[in-house]
Amino acid sequence: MLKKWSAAVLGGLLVVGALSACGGESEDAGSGKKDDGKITMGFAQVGAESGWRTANTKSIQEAATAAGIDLKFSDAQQKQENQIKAIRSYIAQKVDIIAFSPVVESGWDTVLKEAKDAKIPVILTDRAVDSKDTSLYKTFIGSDFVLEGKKAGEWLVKEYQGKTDTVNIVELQGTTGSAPANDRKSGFADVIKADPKFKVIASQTGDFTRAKGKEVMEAFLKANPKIDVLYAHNDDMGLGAIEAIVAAGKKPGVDIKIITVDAVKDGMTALSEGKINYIVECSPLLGPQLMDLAKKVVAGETIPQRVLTEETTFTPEQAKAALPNRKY
Ligand code: GYE
Repeated sequence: MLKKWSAAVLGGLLVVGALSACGGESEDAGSGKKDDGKITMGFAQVGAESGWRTANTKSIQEAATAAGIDLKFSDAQQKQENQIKAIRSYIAQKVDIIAFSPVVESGWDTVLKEAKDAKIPVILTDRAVDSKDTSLYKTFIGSDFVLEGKKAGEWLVKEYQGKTDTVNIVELQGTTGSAPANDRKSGFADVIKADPKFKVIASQTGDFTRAKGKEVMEAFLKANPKIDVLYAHNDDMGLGAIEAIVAAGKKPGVDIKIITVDAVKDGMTALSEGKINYIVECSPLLGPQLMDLAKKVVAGETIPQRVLTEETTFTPEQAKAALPNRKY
């Protein structure tokens, strides 16, 4: 009976927004959201491409449980179209808040506008978007990737201080079009351009994965007889590249100096063994801060537009000291 009735007047019901009349258990008449007191968050993750990402996912899932937030989680396998689909499904499910780490910077305006029109607030975590309209999201929580690139460059400048020979650098970029790839590249370039002895002789994407890092480094080694330095935008690509360097009969950290970003356990281990020379930290532990901000947004409180993550850098000695307490 009820079904027949609701089908007949469905259009009208939607217009007056009284979906709760046939929705069963306690729903808020205005929004159609469940009124069980729990915040529901839809989180559209990038993928599982690196150790960093695995630690980031764990942090978000654990923090949601600890904060009593009902988390709907999706993995986009590094594809923007999958993230857009996930966000649209969260809008359709009328979640209280959407958070996501945009795989690339561009192309988000339409879907973010859809969320805004549905009155669902959005928090960006880890990676930024290049949307001009900043009212499309409440805040962006994550690292300063330009600064990370600069820190990598500054180490290099210090390491080669007083030397005049050309320093041939190869660069493994992160995912093409992603904020960390764009910014880590530009921050690094900005610092090393001050001294013409630094030459980036090859720069290509390794998509933030170990397998691609290895593959691209193999090609770099074949094409370039003299490589002095590898700058990899994350530990995983650096670790893949180390395999290629060893296979080519060279000593990583000695014949080719290596700088990476992230400081996950595997990277820190290689650093402590001297296979990597320097790591710029990028913290994946964004979960607790994200849940805290989500609660504030849902409660209608104002929050800062930008929340920065605190980070450091590591030498081999510092890695040795930090490793026993490293959580990821
Ligand atoms: O550095 C890399 C991961 O967006 C900061 O994504 C993140 C990056 C991180 O795949 O390992």
